[in-house]
Amino acid sequence: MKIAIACHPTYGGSGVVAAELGMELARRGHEVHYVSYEPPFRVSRVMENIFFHDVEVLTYPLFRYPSYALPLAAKLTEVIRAHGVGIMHAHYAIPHSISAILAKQMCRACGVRIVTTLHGTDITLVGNDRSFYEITRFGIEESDAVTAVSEYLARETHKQFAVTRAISVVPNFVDTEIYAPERRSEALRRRFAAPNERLLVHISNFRRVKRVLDVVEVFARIARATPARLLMVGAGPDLAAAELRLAELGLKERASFVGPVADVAELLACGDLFLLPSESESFGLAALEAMACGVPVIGTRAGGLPELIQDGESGILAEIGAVEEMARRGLELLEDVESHRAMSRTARDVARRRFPIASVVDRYVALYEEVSAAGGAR
Ligand code: GMT
Repeated sequence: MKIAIACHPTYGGSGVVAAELGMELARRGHEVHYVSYEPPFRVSRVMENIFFHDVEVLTYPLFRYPSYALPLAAKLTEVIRAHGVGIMHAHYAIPHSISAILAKQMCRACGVRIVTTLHGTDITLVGNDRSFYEITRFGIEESDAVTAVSEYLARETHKQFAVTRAISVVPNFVDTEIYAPERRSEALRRRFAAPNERLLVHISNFRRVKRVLDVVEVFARIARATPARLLMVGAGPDLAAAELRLAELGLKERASFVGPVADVAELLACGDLFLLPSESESFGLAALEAMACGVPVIGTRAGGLPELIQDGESGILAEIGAVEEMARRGLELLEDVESHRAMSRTARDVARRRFPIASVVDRYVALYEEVSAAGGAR
């Protein structure tokens, strides 16, 4: 099959899913065309069957707000025509599904089909803002197939957008060969923590929804009781506030900020606990990657996280903002070697059994085949 993927290439879960999915499709012999303003950060550009098409945005004094959605639609149309693309896979409703709908209209005779994957904030934050509500709804209604990354997100989409169409749940996935406890390197770990110190890890794009200050508060409470260090991976609006709070608490020297790192498997595998105290999380891909590395996650009972983590078995769940409870239970786990080992094993087992890359990508391929058959796509 020939598949065009439109996604946000920046640091974030939807870009990771688009990148990992495209690379797995390419390994299986499908032709994958990324269409974006830069390659998704995890995509290896030298892989066979992977192509990248740059969307250029014209700035012109008359345009106070230059449009990205229109040149993206134009570029998708070019790619469909030049390469005989049969499927456009839009990751994140805005603006990708809308550009895909335009591209489909511009080359009606091509029979190209649209699969839109909803990732989370495209529904829960951006899509339900008044300025984007109707266009998001249109993108959902007009796609040939729509998937959501969790039951929670599918439910929210039906509820918030009053759409009746079918939304298939295709969860996030992980390559458990790459995300594995064996990736732990003592040499790398020593850069962030001494052997007697516990290493707490957080990865995100440091947006408000991630509650990065709760990460700091949980860490501070644990670090008061036991020697501990914090490893912060990623960058974003709340990074400076996190650094400031650590400095106020006298803990700045105990935290490392390494910025956005594409290959996080080794960093995750060095951790003793992964913190994801988000206010909303449609799935929590970073948590899944930590679990695959055998690192227990402390998360919130928010969004799709309870579909991933069973409290007390494969991780710890607390209410949003319950930093005392998160710290107390995190500390108990760190101090009980047997429980920590058991939770680490269960977490890895859940990742391998329920979210393996091969079977989740099979589901996307089956969906592509289904919509192609329904529309006679190439
Ligand atoms: O985590 C983020 O904020 C990035 C965001 C994105 O769209 O890039 O991630 C969303 O999509 C991921 C992949 O499907 C999910 O695992 C994340 O849970 C989801 N983030 C939120 O819902 C906040």
